[in-house]
Amino acid sequence: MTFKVFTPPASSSTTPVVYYLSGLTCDTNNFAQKAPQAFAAAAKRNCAVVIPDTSPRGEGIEDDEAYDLGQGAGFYVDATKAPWSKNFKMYSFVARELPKLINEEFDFNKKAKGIMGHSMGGHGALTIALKEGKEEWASVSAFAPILNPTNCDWGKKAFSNYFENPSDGDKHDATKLIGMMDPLKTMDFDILIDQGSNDEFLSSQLVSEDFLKAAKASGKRVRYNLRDGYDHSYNFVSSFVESHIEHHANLLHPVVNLQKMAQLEYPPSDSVGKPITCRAMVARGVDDIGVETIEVAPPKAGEVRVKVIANALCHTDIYTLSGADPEGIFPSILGHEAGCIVESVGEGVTTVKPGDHVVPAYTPQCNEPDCIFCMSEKTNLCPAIRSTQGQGVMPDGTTRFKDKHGKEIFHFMGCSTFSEYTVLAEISCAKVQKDAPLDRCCLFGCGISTGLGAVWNTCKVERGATVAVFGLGAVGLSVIQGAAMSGASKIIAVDVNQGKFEAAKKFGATDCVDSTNLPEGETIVSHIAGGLTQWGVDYSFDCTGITQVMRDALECSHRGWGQSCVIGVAAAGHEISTRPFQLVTGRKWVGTAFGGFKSRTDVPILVKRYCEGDLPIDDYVTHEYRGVEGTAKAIDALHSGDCLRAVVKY
Ligand code: NAD
Ligand code: AHE
Ligand code: ZN
Repeated sequence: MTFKVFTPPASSSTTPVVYYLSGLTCDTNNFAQKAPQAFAAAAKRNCAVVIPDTSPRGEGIEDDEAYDLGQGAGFYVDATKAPWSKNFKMYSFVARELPKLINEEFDFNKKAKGIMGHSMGGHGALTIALKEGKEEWASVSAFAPILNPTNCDWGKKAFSNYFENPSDGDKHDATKLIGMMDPLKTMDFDILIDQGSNDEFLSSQLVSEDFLKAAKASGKRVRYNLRDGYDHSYNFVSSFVESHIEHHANLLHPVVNLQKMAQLEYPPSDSVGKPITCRAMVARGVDDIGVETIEVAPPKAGEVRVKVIANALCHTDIYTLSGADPEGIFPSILGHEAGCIVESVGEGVTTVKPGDHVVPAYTPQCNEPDCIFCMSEKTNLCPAIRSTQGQGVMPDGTTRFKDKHGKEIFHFMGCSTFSEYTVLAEISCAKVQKDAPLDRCCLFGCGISTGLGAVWNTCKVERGATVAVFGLGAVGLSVIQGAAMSGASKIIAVDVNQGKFEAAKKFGATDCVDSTNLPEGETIVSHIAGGLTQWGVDYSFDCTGITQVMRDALECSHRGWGQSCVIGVAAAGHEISTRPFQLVTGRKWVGTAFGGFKSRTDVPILVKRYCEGDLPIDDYVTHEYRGVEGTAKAIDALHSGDCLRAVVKY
């Protein structure tokens, strides 16, 4: 095999690499000679370009008289049928052997690579990227690609010659591959495709409509340009190749930046061992909150002082500020959904160090062998520091916050993240990977983990189950997302605010019900149990904190086996009730704290899944603000009814 490499003038070990796959009848020269604009563009954006040949060539290599089979037209597959099976292994060559060789021989970035191609090479680029995933190929684009080869003459001829088993062609068909992708579970590629309106092969060989339909159905983003008047020639490629290089550079350089961030060492703080003066949003009393300058003491033994980078607002913060929480103490610093960087650690701390990225966990995990809760698979409720946490103090009974008069300010939920700096117990620190954005990691500190975990851990919703979700804030929507990912067949979303229904559908709700606007004579219970389902839903979830809603949720669950999960936090003095007959007839009432996730073990896994594109959560962030004072705006946003999560970056 031969290949050509373009090395940009500014090349270094961070330079990303774009692979270009040629089409039928081409070799390594065509692109290099006929689309040289690619190299000027690649030089400008500091990208290397690798151009492999379309097939193995030379003495002893099989060939065919036809232009569309054999040397020059290998298709990017591994042939399994003789005589081609001996040498034609283009898939493995491009997907694995060549990148390995390039990594060994050239000092480019070893991870940031993209792939593009023309015609048969466009087919190769798309199928290799879709099969290998975004982790391997972070960017993909194609000129006039053969999109549905099992459905066109070139593809049918090639696949019937190259494959022993004809159905293997399906595994190399971009339309079939993208159609099989799960909208919620698989990587979200940003695919760029250009085709020419005068391309003589457009309708016979390239077949784009089905691909675009399949991509839409599986929620994958395709930027598709039908270029007026262009045909299948290299003139078409050279006319648009600069925009393709731009597309790759725009996606590959952020990958490089993330790698750099991951390697960054946090500079040693000169405040180690000393108090830090910073700003915090202090709750002085019911609905009385304002920015103050405070002093944060150094961490004591077993404690960690962190710089808060981003904080998302949860309903529970507002609930405590409203005075409804029996454990609410003032003055205090609220906030418990955050992404932080460790500034310094107290004596004996071994599991995190300065510079580590952590998500504070209001449900800690001490992991001590004698903690029967941590050692049990059945719960995440480690009680090690629960009682001091509820009293607004650190485990030694004192606080680390002082106001400008030297008066103490209480902690909240062991987190207090409405502050530029805070102190956490070591056992409340979930360490997450450094290349994960902290303004997204924060969401895993409470609401979203809780909703997902309620479905996956507490109720273990199974494929095909029916589900009802009451309350469509971030918690309710993450229940819907988790249920959809578990394959629930029916997901009924209930709210009093119809404005939430669009998001609910996007996350996977199949039915939306406004409980204030039911058909004449119906209650929400009769509407769900007897109307939308015959006997009620297999699982229901309260995500409102309203005790009447909790009762409705239980009573609309299935006779004989329905389970209803309380997630919402009810105000002081409120109690739940139902007729015992509801339980006698087989319904179960359960509840969840932090979705049953063991915080220090599971939060890093959720963050990793997010980074790998397996758990999309960006859509929860509907509002973003800057600075501690932004917390007041975030509170207003959450009250407004059109906010899921407002993230404040300090
Ligand atoms: P949110 O305020 O964003 O959402 C609540 C939703 O409930 C809103 O869309 C609202 O319109 C809707 N609602 C209000 N009254 C309703 C009714 N009668 N019927 C149906 N829907 C109604 O809140 P969130 O941040 O999503 O939190 C939801 C609840 O979960 C809160 O009570 C919060 O304190 C609690 N929570 C519990 C845990 C836990 O570990 N158990 C974790 C996080 C949050
Ligand atoms: N302080 C309240 C109870 C609050 C409550 O139930 N909190 C939830 C988390 S809400 C997160 O937004 C929880 O997990 N509780 C378990 C725990 O140990 O606090 C009251 O009623 O006293
Ligand atoms: Zn919360």
